[in-house]
Amino acid sequence: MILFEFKLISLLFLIIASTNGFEEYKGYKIYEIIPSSVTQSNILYKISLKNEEIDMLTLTKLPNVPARALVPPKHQQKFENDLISNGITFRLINSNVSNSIFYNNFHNFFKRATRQHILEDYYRYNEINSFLKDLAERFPERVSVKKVGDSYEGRAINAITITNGKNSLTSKNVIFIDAGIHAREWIAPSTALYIIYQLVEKFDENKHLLENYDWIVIPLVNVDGYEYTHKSQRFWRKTRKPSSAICYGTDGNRNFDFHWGEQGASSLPCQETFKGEKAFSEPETQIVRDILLSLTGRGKMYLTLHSYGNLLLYPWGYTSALPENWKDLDEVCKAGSNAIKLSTGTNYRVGSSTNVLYAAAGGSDDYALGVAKIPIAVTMELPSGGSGFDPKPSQIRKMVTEAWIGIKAMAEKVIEKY
Ligand code: 0X9
Ligand code: ZN
Repeated sequence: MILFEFKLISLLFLIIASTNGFEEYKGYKIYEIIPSSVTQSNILYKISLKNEEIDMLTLTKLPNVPARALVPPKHQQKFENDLISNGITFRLINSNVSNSIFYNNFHNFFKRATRQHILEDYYRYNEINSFLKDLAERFPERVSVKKVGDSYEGRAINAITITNGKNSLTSKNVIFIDAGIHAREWIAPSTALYIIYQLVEKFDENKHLLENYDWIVIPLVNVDGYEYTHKSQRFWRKTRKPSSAICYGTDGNRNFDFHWGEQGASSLPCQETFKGEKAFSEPETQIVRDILLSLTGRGKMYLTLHSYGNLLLYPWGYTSALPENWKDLDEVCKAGSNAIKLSTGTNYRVGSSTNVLYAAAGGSDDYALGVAKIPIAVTMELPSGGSGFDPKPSQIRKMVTEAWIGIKAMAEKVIEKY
């Protein structure tokens, strides 16, 4: 009886712990805004910049593509007035963000008890590490896992190298993939794990991708931020190093040293797009930098996984001008979007990130092309679900498997070209 009570209390404790974090968003609302022209998107962008409490969950320059904003209670009236006075259409898509977070956490907690698979669940940091370790143990000739550094809070950041087990590791070309630079974009690490699964467990189907190429994957870069989104604030984006006396975090994708701090990067430590106190101020971005630089010459493709927006973006992100090799970049991305369209009908738009989204300097993709000279550098914005960053676990399979079809097609194109 005592044992039963103890188990019941432990279960209740676990349930309560699993629903943590929803109070942070009490009274918050998510708006969907539909700018009808590039001018209206620019106005919306300016409204969000003027008010650092407004978190633009997604925003493109393309007219009629819905943007979303997470707005705290104090700022809702003013935000609505600003939109109305500029003639911008909007609707409320979530009027009780804390309730949905509570519900999602609760739901996920019970799901996890019965199902646990990369296609059915979002893995936590420890589970991701166990997944990698298990592969390295089972496939020692083709897989190696290495700690490539520590996060600010001291968590190990791991990279997995996948080969076909033949020839030396340093003579082949490389495809380098990372995910989770932005903490809240949970579908990105899930996609990285599925890529790893395909290359390792489904080796026979994919061995042509490993003939002349090795693949290196960091499935989770911003490990601290990711754990924080699971435990405290679901919409956390940045790293977790204090950035001022009152605010935490730097936007990893504004922290790379290529046109650092130019357009679309904030100097204010409390903003979501804070560029950092200097370029590469974050251990997490230093780790990605070091791998990119080590691959100069051998690295032919760098793919960084983000969400959301169904986009395949290429440099530049700091200017609307296009890189010299933009035709190659465009060709590779179009191979990806065509393959996805053909397999599931899902549309992925292709273009340079400044021209499709907005100028945002200091991104890892620009650094890969501009400094590490990796010719094909792509940001993949995976699809949205729920309020944007929280596709239901039941949606993971479709998003991730179709993403793999696109990634495989892009890799095949790169292998054919280089
Ligand atoms: O703004 C970003 O960092 C990326 N979008 S997200 O919604 N995932 O935050 C896009 C980055 C595109 N690349 C560069 N601007 N360099
Ligand atoms: Zn992102």
